[in-house]
Amino acid sequence: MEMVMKNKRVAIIGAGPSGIAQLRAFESAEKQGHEIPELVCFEKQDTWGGQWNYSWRTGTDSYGEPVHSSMYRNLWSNGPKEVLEFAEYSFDEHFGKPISSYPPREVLWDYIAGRAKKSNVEKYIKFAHVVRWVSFDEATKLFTVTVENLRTGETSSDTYDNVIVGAGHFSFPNVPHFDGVETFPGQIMHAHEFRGAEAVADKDILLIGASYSAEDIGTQAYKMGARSVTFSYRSNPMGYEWPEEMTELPLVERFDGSEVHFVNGEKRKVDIVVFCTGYLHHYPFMPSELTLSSPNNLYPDTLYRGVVSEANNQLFWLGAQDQWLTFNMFDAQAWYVRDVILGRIALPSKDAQRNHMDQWLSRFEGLKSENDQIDFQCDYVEDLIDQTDYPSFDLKEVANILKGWVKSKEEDILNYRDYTYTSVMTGTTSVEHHTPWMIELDDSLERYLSEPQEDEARQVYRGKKVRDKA
Ligand code: FAD
Ligand code: NA7
Repeated sequence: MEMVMKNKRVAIIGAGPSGIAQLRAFESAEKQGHEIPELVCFEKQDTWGGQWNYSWRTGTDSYGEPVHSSMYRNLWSNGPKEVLEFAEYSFDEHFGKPISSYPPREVLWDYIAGRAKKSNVEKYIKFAHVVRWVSFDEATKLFTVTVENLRTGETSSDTYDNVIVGAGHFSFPNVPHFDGVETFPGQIMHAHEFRGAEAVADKDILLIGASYSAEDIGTQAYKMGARSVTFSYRSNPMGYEWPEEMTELPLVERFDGSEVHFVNGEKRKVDIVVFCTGYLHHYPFMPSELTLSSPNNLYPDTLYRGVVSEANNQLFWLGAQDQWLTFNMFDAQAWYVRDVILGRIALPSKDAQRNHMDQWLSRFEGLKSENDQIDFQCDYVEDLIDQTDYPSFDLKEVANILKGWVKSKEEDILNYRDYTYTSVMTGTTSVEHHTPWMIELDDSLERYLSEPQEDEARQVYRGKKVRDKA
């Protein structure tokens, strides 16, 4: 076994939470005395963290590559941190004190980086290296991975036994066409390019879409003083109890200059349009016979156990699902993939894999409610964890927290981030943040971890108009 592992080479694409999880999984096995393969992780950005590595840029980055992150400056976690916590690196361990349940982006980036630094995986990562192409040779059973060093412009190719794709799938915008949209004179963008809502103050904004991006950018726009926020849905409205400045209308029928017509006959003038219409699974470095083609859903077909490519069992995908769970799900997947590569888990026949996928797909297709979806993903993760030595945790309770989160948004969509939850990893109940989310305008790590006086906390306004909380 040891000789085999020594000679094996594994390429990991991306050093976001998924790619780091994979490196950490192998390192954990090595620490237990197991031989691990040679690992190379290619990350096209200058640092790790994937989506959490915020960039002010839109369009292309400093190397001329498509900007990866879709996060905006003032983004706060949209789910409680208790459902994403690593089972082997708690928030308590990282911050040394209880924090609130909905930290801002920089705080979560710090947490991801903290685990990565503690585990010493940086040595495997080649930053500013973009994977340009992956191919597979049936004769040698090896992948060739072609990479460009973005700092030098040098291209090189190497062979690998396994490729693990952790490139994310919320970076390539899905942008539908609407009649007359080219006549719209105001600012128009996809959520991928949205970088902050300060400029929306006193403006009328239209968000097309009815999922996380629309909900989150809409509430952020309201927080920053938008005059009106209009959502446009294709299938179903989100249905929250919005304040009077926020309205849900059915789908846009056409644009006529700054006037937007909706399919129910209503029309509205708006200043800014944001397409919150989701993302494409797009992997420009993958040939068609190896790539993953899927809508954004909880069980992309052709992935056995959600990770092993049906097309080629030496190829794996991490985090390819839509995500109720994130960091700990990527860990569960990474530990499983590691054990397949190390030979600790034997894959069944192709037919048995297909049967297994069909069973999960059939359950997936029968899901009726958000609570069903939550149970589905928690069961999926539990099933993976049962097969490896990733520390198990109470996924039933995580599902309860997620269901509580859904309910909290129904109760108070503008202020659900002020709710607190209890960690299943440590038993620690999170603290109320010193400043209610709706009036907190400083999203920095420093401000978040500070302990200001109550009066001072309420003066952090940067002179902007905000909607006060009762
Ligand atoms: P990513 O984070 O996307 O990382 C992929 C990495 O791969 C990137 O670093 C990228 O540069 C690299 N890469 C891509 N292509 C190549 C290539 N060809 N060569 C080399 N490197 C490459 N999750 C939560 O838990 N809570 C939240 O509040 C939350 N908010 C979100 C808000 C937005 C706007 C978005 C888009 C996502 C949000 N998510 C949230 C989900 C988020 O996707 C996950 O938290 C997590 O970042 C996914 O990790 P990943 O490693 O799979 O992918
Ligand atoms: P999602 O969750 O994939 O949602 C996409 C939304 O866009 C959804 O409401 C779709 O409506 C809508 N959509 C898609 N195509 C169209 C067209 N053609 N017209 C109108 N509406 C459309 O993407 P998000 O960006 O919200 O969230 C992705 C991640 O980013 C998530 O993990 C967050 O944490 C942040 P549908 O309901 O299918 O009719």
